[in-house]
Amino acid sequence: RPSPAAAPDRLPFSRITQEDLAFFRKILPGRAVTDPDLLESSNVDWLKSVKGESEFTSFHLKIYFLVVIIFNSSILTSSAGSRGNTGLVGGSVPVYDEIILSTALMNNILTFDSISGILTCQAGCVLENLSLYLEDREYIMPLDLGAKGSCHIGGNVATNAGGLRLLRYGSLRGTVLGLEVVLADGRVLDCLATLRKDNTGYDLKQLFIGSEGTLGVITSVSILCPRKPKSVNVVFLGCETFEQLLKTFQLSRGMLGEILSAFEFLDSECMRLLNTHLKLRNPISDCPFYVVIETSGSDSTHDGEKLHNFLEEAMTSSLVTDGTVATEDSKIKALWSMRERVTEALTHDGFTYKYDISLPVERIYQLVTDMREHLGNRAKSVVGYGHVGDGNLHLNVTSPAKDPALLAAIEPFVYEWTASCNGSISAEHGLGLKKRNYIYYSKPSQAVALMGNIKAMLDPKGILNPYKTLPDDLK
Ligand code: FAD
Ligand code: 2HG
Ligand code: ZN
Repeated sequence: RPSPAAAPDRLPFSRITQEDLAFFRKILPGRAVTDPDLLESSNVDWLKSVKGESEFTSFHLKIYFLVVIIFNSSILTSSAGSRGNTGLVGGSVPVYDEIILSTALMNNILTFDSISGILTCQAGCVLENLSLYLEDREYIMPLDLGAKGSCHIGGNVATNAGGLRLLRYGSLRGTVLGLEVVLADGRVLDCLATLRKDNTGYDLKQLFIGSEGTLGVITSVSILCPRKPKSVNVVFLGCETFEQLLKTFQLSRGMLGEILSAFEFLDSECMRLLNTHLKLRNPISDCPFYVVIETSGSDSTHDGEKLHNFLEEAMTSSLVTDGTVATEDSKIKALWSMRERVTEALTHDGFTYKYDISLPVERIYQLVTDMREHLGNRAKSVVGYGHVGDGNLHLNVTSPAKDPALLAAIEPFVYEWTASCNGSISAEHGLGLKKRNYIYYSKPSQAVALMGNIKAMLDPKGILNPYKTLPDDLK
């Protein structure tokens, strides 16, 4: 097996020449971008941790077809400019000189059925814009995440993003009803169904959900959207121990039942970073653990009563030590930002090593504790936060600068720990460039080999997002 840290060698793809560029510019004026400043933002990932050398971004699928058919160059679907490119595993930036295909101009909403709640739109729609469009029509998107102002729905589907609402509305594997995908040979696969049920043969769209641009370019998406809840409450609570936090989770499931829409957590180290780097003030007294609980329902009196009873029980049984409730929009947003902005706070703390781990929920914080002990004073900060309701921990370790010795202390320790609990080394961010060679910690060799067969069938020349998702030993 290859060394996980080794940089992949450049594969023998053609290189784009000045003549090629002149040709593209002639047939599609303004859609072939070679401006180094624009390319700079597409060559570097959101975390500023990996950098490619692409000299060419295209805003037009026609260029994609030409590249595929004529040039046998390699293609990466991502975005130029300020939107998209929020992926956290180095999957959305080139490794060498891959051509970057941007979907940013494919940003039209195609249809919305206000009876079924089914939306169809192009892949370059920004998630927040879709949410605003739906809210005006009394609907919401089934997913929400901190990067909503930048990420594209195509990127969300390509990474099978989880986010803050998965507990309530499930994963994109359930809510995405159809996709239109351009295949590696230029064929357009029209599986843009708008049906909730369709068992005619294999469900091909599932192959592209979470495939990180390695099997096809998603151009349109149809997605089932829930009704906008009439009553939303958010509470921010403090717990003394993680055990109490888990008991609070259990209690919330029992007492809030169908109105529970999110159960998220952050530890006191996250709170310290929010205070220090973003000047966000803790809305309650200092505690080792904080919880964000959201309820979404259709009757504010009913929801309020349920929430009141739950909070009373949580307080009297000493599961939570302090808390605050929000019902109005601005306070709801302020409480949510304590959870949503941890990722941003971390970027100000130093170079960040990110781990996105699925575990049996009762084990998730043990990994943070063990990692702290294992690293001693070698790390600047070791923080834990994430989606308790989904058994998904975000373990982040920072250091003043990139630190190969620290990385060697974290990996493979973190992956071995995860595998020993039958966890997943990537719960929701994907494998991209950074995690692909660790796939064997979560998948058996037969499964990885089958993935290789699927890749070879759909992309025999390996031109789609090369060096990503699949491990080097499959190439
Ligand atoms: P990009 O970063 O541009 O691309 C991501 C991958 O998808 C790349 O491999 C790219 O090649 C591929 N891709 C993009 N578009 C297409 C397309 N049209 N067809 C085929 N392939 C394509 N993730 C979560 O799961 N849950 C979270 O809660 C969450 N929160 C985040 C918060 C912040 C602040 C940030 C920065 C990131 C967060 N992420 C989260 C990670 C990230 O996966 C998501 O932000 C998002 O899904 C990526 O969308 P994007 O448009 O930016 O995709
Ligand atoms: C979140 O849940 C995102 O906030 C980002 O998935 C997690 O930055 C991270 O590690
Ligand atoms: Zn997350």
